[in-house]
This record gives sequence, C-alpha cells and structure tokens, in this order.
Amino acid sequence: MDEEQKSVLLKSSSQFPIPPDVKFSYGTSGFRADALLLESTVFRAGILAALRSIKTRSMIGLMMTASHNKISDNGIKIADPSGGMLTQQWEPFADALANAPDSDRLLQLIVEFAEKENIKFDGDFRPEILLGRDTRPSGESLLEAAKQGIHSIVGSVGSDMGVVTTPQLHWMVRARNKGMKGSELEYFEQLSSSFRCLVDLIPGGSKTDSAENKLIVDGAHGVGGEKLDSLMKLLDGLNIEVRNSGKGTGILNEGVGADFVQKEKVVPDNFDSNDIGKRCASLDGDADRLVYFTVPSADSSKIDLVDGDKILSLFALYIKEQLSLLSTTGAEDNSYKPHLGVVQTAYANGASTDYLKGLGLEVALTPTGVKYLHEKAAEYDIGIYFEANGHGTILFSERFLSWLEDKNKELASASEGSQQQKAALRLLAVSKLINQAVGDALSVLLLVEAILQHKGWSIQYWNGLYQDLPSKQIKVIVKDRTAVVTTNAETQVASPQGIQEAINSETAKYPWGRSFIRPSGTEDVIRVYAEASTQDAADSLASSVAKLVDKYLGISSS
Ligand code: G16
Repeated sequence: MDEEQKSVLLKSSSQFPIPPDVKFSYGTSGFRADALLLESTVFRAGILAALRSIKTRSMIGLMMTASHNKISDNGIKIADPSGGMLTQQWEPFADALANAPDSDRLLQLIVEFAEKENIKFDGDFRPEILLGRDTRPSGESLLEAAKQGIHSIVGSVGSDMGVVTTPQLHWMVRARNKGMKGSELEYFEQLSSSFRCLVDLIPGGSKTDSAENKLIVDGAHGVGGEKLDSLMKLLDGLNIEVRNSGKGTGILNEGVGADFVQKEKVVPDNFDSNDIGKRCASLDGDADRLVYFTVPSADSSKIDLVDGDKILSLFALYIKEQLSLLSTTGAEDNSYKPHLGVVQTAYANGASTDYLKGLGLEVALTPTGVKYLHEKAAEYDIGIYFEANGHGTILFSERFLSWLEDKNKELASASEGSQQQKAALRLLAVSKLINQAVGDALSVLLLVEAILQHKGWSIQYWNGLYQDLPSKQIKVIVKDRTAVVTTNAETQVASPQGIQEAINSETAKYPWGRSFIRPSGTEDVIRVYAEASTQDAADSLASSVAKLVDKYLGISSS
C-alpha cells in the first residue's frame, strides 16, 4: 500500500470516529445496532467491501438494513461475489475493523490484513460495490457513510441501487458477476417468466380461479410490499392484495411482518375477521423472509401459522415428485442420481423434521443464520434450506443444472411433451425462479403459489400435511449475552456451567418436551425456544427456562 493510499485512509477515517463504550460484533447476518451508533461501522464496512472486491476481482454488495428489527435500528449485510453472505473467514477482520479505536489502529489493521491476504493495490482492477437500502429513515445518511468508506480505497466505486429488498441486492451482485445486466427489471422479468412457465406446465392447466383465490400479503410497512406491487404488473394468473405496503403511515415491523406473525402467532395490523379462512402471507422488513397464515375465527386474535418448515415441506414434496417423474418414465439414466437434501435449524418444529424424514429425505441441522444453512445446502445437488422463521431457498448445483439442461435437450428430441420432459422443464424453471444467492420472500411466494396451483391445494390442506407440536419463543434481556456459548447446532449450552443440566431437568417434566437457548445475533437478548405436547405445556416450559436464564445471566444475577 503506497503512502498516498495510507494518507487517504487516515484522513477519511478521522471523519468517522467510533462511538464511545460500544462493542460491535458481526452477528447472524452482519452488523446491527441503533442507527445513531452505526456511521463508523458502515464507513468501515465500505472499506472492507472494497478490499473484498480487490481480493476476489469481483463485484461486492452492501445492504443497509436491520430487517426485522425496530425502525430505529439499522445494520449492514455484505454480499460476496456469489451473492451469498460474506465469507465467514473475513468475519473476524470485520469485527476488528468495526472496533478499531482510532484511525492509526484502523490503518494498521488494514495494512496487516492486506499483506496476509495478498491484496494488491496496483490499480489493475477497479473495485465496484453495489449499494442498497431498505426504507428506514436512517438509510440514506448511512449509505453516504458507506460510500465514503468505499472511496477511501483509491479507485473504488460504489453504485447506488436505491431502495431494494435485501435479496434483490444479493441477486444483482450474483447476476452482474455472471455477466448479466443485473437490473431490477431483469430480476422481475426472470421471476415472472419462470413463474409463468411453471403455471403453463400444470397438467390440464391451473385448477384455481385466481379471481376467487386471492392471496393477501402483509408487507410489514417495508420495502417488500412496494416491490411486490411492481412485480405484479408483470404477472397474470395471480390475484394479490398488498396491505401494510410501506406507502401508508404504519411503522416498519410494528405489529406487522413475518417476524411478528411467526413469533407472536397473532393477526397483524389491518387483518381481521373479514379475512377468516383466506390465504394470507407476511414479508419481513427487508423481504428476505416469508410466512403464510390464516385467520381461523373471530373469537380470538390467534392465527394458524404456516411457517418456514411447512414451506420447506411443500418444496421438498414438489421437487421429489419432479425428480421421480424424471427418473421413472421413459429412458433410464443410471449414470447420475441427483442427491437431494434438506437443511433446518434447532428451531424447526419436531413434527416437521419427522415428516421430512418420513418422506425419506436426508435432514441436516446447522446453527441459526442463513450463512450456515446455505453453506450446508450447497453440498447437495439440490439443497433445500429453511429456517422456521421463513428464511430459506433451494440451491441447485452447477453440475446438476448442466446435467438437467442436457437431459432436457435429449428429451425434447426423443419425447417432447412427455411427463419426463415436463419434469425437467419444471425443475429448470424452479432454478430460475428461486433466488440462488439468498432466501428471498418474493421468489418463495411465487413458488408456493405455483405449487399450490399445481396441486390444486388450499392453504388449509397444505397446513394439514402434519400437525406442528405446540411451541413458544421468549426473549430474555441479560447482562451479557455473549456469556452463553452453545454447541451441537445450538441444541446444547456449553457455558455457563450448570445451565444445560437445569434445562434438561425442566424439559424432562414435559411429554414431547424440547427446549434450548441461544444468544441472538441481531438483538441484544437471549432467545428461549420450547416445544411440548400442548400449548400450555410449551408456554410453561419456555417460561421455566426463561427463569433459569434470568437466574444464571439476568440483570440481577451475581
Ligand atoms: C437474520 C438471519 C436469519 C436469522 C435471523 C434471526 O434474519 O438472516 O438467518 O434467523 O436473523 O437471528 P437471531 O435469532 O440470531 O437474532 P433477518 O431477516 O433479521 O436478517
């Protein structure tokens, strides 16, 4: 690194001092905190993104969002060249950069890291970063800070994509690195044309009358509702009403959105007894998560939740069906058997895991965070991953896709229009519809709708695939959430000592009891999850475990 570059870095970073007494940590999906504390962090993330761009000789993405968190928070997610989350190998550097106490230390860290990673500042490559933000009021000024960070690596450029969903930005990064235009219009066109293709391939045509079969979507007062409105202009065969679209006066994520609906299991604002029995869905604040629900009766505010596990089950059934059509009719191809696997976390309802295993599927478990699930799913030819909170997607390996393309060509000449060829075409359409970079509520919504139409299923029928075990989630505020260290995909606590034994003896009191705790990576809380044979039992187990957390780690514990 030459002296000019060093002096640019020193000068610009002195404009963004870190706030006193705050420790930033790269959490489940990047940095997240009160927006007022984040200027220095996003400035430094801008530097990191430019370095990553030079290292990989590719475009990188920076998304200003705090997703499901309250509106006063903000955060930053970093997209790697593939469109996936920043490689975990760079997370310690991201942490160190965010917490460097002053400009001198910051420069020293960058110089050392650049040397270790062999990052060359030779001007041969022009680093480019795509920037996006959600609808939070703090987004615009934080985006400016990120740009300053990017520009402090000489020659780097930041291209502002404006207000976009998180998955759109990840998709754009991936698309551009593959030589596509990667515009928003191209994203909408890819989604709408592959959806149309799936509907056209429904045997005997779609059995659903879209006029009567309306889907009502809660947009969390965020970016997703508006983008869904734009996408709908390119779609026919779908009747969608968007509520809480972000254009009105409602507050982002307050009493609305996928996180609220999935955790509280009550109707979001602007849904009521007029919606009884209708198919409803909720996006989260940056539209990377989606859950479905119905309002079952006017007697209570409770909903029937159709969560990420049910979406995963629907997708697994459909993909499995297409794979078996592909291999059982017509000419056998014994040379290659695609490996299908599903990935869940400890939050997956026990009944869903039993159901998936009952279908003969291989089920893997990882810690919370799509960065872990995505990595595991990428090991399969087709890997379907979902968190119960509605965050997930389906990954298709390059090897499988190129085999499928060849197979489709072969079938098109030998048996055009056969069941086998239609299955190949469906799988190809799914691989284009479903976001290959990251979980994407809009593409998941279109795939769910296409599969329900294909099967002629109502949401109630879909929800009846299996009965969820009653479950409960609670947040507990503690002195220091980093004191909790977990193991075995977060199902066990390794530290503090003694708490796991105490959780075990509480859990043993309940038939079908299961409970675990973990530190959130997006909020300053410990999360408690419990499930049991009845709702009262799940509530009671969760509350006993929350008391244990408070006893061992709470504000008043010694
Ligand atoms: C992020 C991650 C998800 C994770 C969620 C909650 O979602 O992308 O994988 O499930 O946080 O994480 P935690 O329990 O650690 O707070 P989002 O939609 O908020 O970006």
